[in-house]
Amino acid sequence: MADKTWWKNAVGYQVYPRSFKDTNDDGVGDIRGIIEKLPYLKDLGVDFIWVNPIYKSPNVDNGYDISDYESIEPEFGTMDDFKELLSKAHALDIKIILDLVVNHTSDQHPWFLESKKGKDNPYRDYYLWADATEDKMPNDWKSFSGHSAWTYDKNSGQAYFHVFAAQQPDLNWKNPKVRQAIYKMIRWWLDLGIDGFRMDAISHIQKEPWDFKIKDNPWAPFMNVKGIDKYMTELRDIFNEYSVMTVGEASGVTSRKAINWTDPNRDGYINMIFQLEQNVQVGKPGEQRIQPLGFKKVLARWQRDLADGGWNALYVENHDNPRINTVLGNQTKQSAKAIAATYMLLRGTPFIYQGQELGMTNYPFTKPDQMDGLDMDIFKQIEQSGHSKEETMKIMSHWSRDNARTPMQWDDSKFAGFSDKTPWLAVNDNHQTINVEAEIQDSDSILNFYKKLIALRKSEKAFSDGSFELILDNDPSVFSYLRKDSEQTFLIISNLGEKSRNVTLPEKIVKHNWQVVLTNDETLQINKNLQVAPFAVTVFKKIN
Ligand code: TEU
Ligand code: CA
Repeated sequence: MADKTWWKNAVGYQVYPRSFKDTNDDGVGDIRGIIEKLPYLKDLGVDFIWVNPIYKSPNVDNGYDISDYESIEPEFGTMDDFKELLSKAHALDIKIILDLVVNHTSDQHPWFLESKKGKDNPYRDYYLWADATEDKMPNDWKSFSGHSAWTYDKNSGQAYFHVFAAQQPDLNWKNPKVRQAIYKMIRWWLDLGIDGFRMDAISHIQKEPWDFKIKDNPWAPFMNVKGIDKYMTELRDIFNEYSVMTVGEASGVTSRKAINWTDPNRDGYINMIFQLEQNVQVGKPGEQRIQPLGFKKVLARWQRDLADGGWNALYVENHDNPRINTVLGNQTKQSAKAIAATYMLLRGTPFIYQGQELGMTNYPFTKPDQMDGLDMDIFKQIEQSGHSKEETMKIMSHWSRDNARTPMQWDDSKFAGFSDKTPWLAVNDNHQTINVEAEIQDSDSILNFYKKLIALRKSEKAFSDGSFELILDNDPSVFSYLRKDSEQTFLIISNLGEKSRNVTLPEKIVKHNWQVVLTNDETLQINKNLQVAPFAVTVFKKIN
């Protein structure tokens, strides 16, 4: 029997296929590119890869608008390519998890094309339709883009509902036929041998009745709404038949509620959650930095609230957020390393987003048309909220999700070794110094630090399931904590700020002897009073 909780001591790596590696020089990354780079990922030390959507898609939202769940988007390759990826990864002991996008489909999915044909079509109630007129939608709910969550269909005098773009109509989960079709698709992939799913926008699948009155949060009517437990339980029962991991993108599931979602002893639905609070509440557009104290408080609260049986997914970057070494760090080696050791040694399963291990930074966007379609929508919203064109550009350039989507930097050649042709999104000029080839050579590189960190994380049980205790709770930038199991105790001291900090350590720490196991600042030693340099991090092990 395979170990069902293999993910507890695993380190994951997120591949955004479009920007990872292009093997046929069309400027778009592909599945063969992931196959080619498996040895790189093995050498880094990762145990599983989460691959962003590779399914057939009109690509309005870079693959999050799926028109066929069981075939591969030709830009990315073929089903044979995928099977080869799966078997070659498995041969290297690397697992593969895929994105599961079932809150919505593409408006080009055959179900929706049928559904749109008219009220009598057998697929009509695969989606959410309600009576409307051109100027009066069924209610005034807004989608995440800020526009109406409804799109009118003249033909039938009804509108359909979507929490994302109009080209991403929401599925009707109340319809058992929809659920059966989705469950069949899920089994199809699991039977093919994949190792789990990252469940996209999963907390939105249940909606309030259309006459629900919104108070403050415009998205409350589709954030972890009552009744979702029925669907999540059905999903859980399928996953439980396999040895797979599940990580839900579940905004609206608070840290308090997350234990019921993730603790098997509380009949949890999934293994872990990507909370989004660390991004949205700690750095607002217009503020140019993520505040270290806010960041620390969110992460520490999730650590505490899930301590008693729940589990966290740990991350600092993904394909929807800017580069952490720009918005929290100061674009140096030092800050990239400090951030890495700080989040990766928390309790949970750490994920690394492609390029993060190199310290890749935001792209210096200067014109709106350098950014991708859906992001432009947000651009308009920021402008409409009263900012000048220049300010809007500054905010967007800083927070745009395209910052994370520029091509992976493999070497210092023209297109960074990603492709020989002009890539779909520009390569950052700093690939001349920030790239895999250069960082392999440099023993002090961010990449080599990540390798040591991953090895350390996996070598000690205390890091996976040990307890978490925050110390120096209120220091504005020092993030310091203990990880402890029956055998070992580790202490992490990290300064996520740009100013040096003077801190006083509690007696219960000072009275012991500590040995440095990983650091980016050789001068740091345990003393009652100590000075922690900007972006210094040290991991200590208690020796007596
Ligand atoms: O993102 C979804 C997402 O961030 C929302 O579900 C979130 O809950 C909301 O903005 C509230 O803060 C995922 C993908 O990661 C993204 O790339 C897709 O564009 C999106 O879903 C639609 O599928
Ligand atoms: Ca390609």
